[in-house]
Amino acid sequence: MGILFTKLWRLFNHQEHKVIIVGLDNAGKTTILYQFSMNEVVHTSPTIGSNVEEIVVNNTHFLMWDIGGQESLRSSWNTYYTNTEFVIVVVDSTDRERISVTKEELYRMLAHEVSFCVLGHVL
Ligand SMILES: Nc1nc2c(ncn2[C@@H]2O[C@H](COP(=O)(O)OP(=O)(O)OP(=O)(O)O)[C@@H](O)[C@H]2O)c(=O)[nH]1
Ligand SMILES: [Mg+2]
Repeated sequence: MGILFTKLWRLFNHQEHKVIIVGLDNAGKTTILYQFSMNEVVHTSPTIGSNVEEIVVNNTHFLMWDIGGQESLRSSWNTYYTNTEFVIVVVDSTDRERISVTKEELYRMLAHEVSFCVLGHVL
């Protein structure tokens, strides 16, 4: 058990972890990124490409990539998967009409070996 904890400690203490934040357009990804990094709500505009911020939590460095969610940009999400350890999927739970679209995108992402966290985001 001690060895396991030591390994986990090393893993989380000395490396930078790549995290990507995905979800449909207008889901609130960029808002969440800047809430994490600046601890404040900022005015956003639709993301074309991506935004990236480094966040440090208890000496653990996370490189957070917020990727544009417009339909034309979704096919490029998989180009961000290289070296990604965690995926945060942001869902606007009030956007009922597009829940099925989110589901399809989620299934596409599940084909990749990464850890997932799904955030329901209520506007
Ligand atoms: N009321 C409310 N509005 C929010 C919340 N989170 C985000 N918004 C608004 O929703 C809109 C879209 O937020 P973004 O964070 O830009 O959405 P996004 O997922 O980054 O969108 P794309 O960059 O197009 O993929 C903005 O006008 C935000 O101000 C929330 O918790 N409550
Ligand atoms: Mg955005």
